[in-house]
Amino acid sequence: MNNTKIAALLHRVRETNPLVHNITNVVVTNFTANGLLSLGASPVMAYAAEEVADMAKIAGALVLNIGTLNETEVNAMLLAGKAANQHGVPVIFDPVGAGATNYRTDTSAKIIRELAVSVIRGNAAEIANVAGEKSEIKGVDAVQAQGNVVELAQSTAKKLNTVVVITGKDDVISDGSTTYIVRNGHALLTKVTGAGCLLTSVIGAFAAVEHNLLEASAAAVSAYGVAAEIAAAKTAGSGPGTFQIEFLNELFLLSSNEIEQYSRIEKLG
Ligand code: ATP
Ligand code: TZP
Ligand code: MG
Ligand code: MG
Repeated sequence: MNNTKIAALLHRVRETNPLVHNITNVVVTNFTANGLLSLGASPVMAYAAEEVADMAKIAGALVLNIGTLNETEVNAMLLAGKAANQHGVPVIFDPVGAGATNYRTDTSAKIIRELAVSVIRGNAAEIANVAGEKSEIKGVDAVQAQGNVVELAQSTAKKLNTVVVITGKDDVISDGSTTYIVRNGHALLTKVTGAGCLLTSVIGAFAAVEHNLLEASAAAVSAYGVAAEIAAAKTAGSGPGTFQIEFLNELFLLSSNEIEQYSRIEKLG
């Protein structure tokens, strides 16, 4: 994985326009759909038990996000996930707030137990809680990165047999044997609700066009971070509202040259 490959995968997303089926939370639905459209993917939100299996099996990726979970929605996620598994559609999971309540922790465990999840993305506390370690979390926001995030990503990936993406100031992407660190992004992303959730769906878009899900995830994280850096530079002196709009613009405008120049990805081994 290098900057040229990241640019090539972004190009492939835009050419392919993959359908990304999201079962996500009520906070971020519109932002997620607009972000995927700007990127060049085709979003759909479908939640009814009557249709989720049909939608998931024709999608390029299925994104499950427990941000505002309830039993009806969790059941729909399991139905959609089983259909995705049967049809070889990658399942990307965002365990929003895992560890904040027992319901979120237990539901995350259930999803991972009952489905073959391809990629899990969360902040360090969410991933630690998904891995069965207790880690402090305040609602849906990580309190602070605790312990060795690289080790946490590697051990969780091995334990759950999946790609793990831990985001924060630096992002760690691991399949348990190969690990990447991405040093892109901007602190203003933490002031936009859904910046993490949209990234999970953007990973879905890349996973829809690249079978190597470790590389798909790392490329998505880096491209996303570069778009944020450019948006922050263009809106310097302004606040999160202006940044949010410009960030959507940059997902649309982001060029191969900018990725070549600004992607900061390192392979750890
Ligand atoms: P949280 O709820 O803890 O904020 P999240 O699910 O919103 O988590 P983040 O960890 O904030 O997700 O990651 C979303 C995006 O923001 C990622 O691209 C990540 O690299 C970026 N990011 C987060 N914090 C920073 C930071 N301090 N500096 C630069 N980029 C950041
Ligand atoms: N409450 C439940 S879901 C949600 C909030 C605020 C959105 C979380 O979005 P992100 O991407 O984890 O910041
Ligand atoms: Mg956030
Ligand atoms: Mg989140």
